[in-house]
Amino acid sequence: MRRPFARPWTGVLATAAAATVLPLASPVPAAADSVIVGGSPVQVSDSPWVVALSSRDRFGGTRSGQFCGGVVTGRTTVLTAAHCMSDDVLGLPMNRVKDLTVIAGRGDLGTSEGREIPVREVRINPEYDAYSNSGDVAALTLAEALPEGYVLPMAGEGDPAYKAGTEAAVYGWGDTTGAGDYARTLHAARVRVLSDAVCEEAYPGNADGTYQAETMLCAGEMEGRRDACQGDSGGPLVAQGRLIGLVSWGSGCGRPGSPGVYTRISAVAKVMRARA
Ligand code: 4AZ
Repeated sequence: MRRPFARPWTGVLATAAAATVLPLASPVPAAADSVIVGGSPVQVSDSPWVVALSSRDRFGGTRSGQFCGGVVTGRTTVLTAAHCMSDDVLGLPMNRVKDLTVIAGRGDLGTSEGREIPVREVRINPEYDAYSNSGDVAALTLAEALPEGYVLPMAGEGDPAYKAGTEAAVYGWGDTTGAGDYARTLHAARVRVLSDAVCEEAYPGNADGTYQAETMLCAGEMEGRRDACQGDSGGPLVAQGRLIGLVSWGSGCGRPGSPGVYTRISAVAKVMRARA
């Protein structure tokens, strides 16, 4: 399921990437991306750094306009997947989505709990490659600051949490079955960090995509089942209390031999921070 990445950045997005900063004229919309398969509901109060990206204009109001996940890495900074800001996901160039917001503290998208904060600026990783999906990260600047307690630390280069076999958890409101059953409440699934050798074997460079160890990691279970899915994109993969990845791509959801692929945070943190 590489649909979100099938098309290279065009027009406004390419310009935005070149400039590295794209001020949004006003709040914007939300789209649909990945979800959690084989997980279980969790309380957002236990994981306040998980946020929903929303645009009711683009995705309707039923699920608060949720279309992707994100993670709070600074009081006014949310990281998400760069592909969440693509025309393919939004259906419009992102600067034309006028009601883009981040929803924090709302586990149940059918309620109005928590806060909706307008996104003031979107910065796409200048090293993001839409074709390979390498460096799939964007930084959103919020119009209002969240409390310090919402911030999740990022893993750095050489962090032991990247060791194969490490237990991690992935969070989101995405598809819970792989058949378009988007969750109303926040879900999480336990997965294991897999070795680069296993990830390369799963995605050697066929129609499903190519695993690139420098900018990606993969996680799941050999027998499949627990995984991120459509609508979970941009959401956090957390291990040992640190952010190690963002939901990026994969072949289907929860399939044996096709683990989920994540943006390797340690590889992109520097460039995203440097431009903060
Ligand atoms: C998606 O389409 C997607 N199983 C996200 C994650 C995964 C597959 C697809 C990983 O957004």
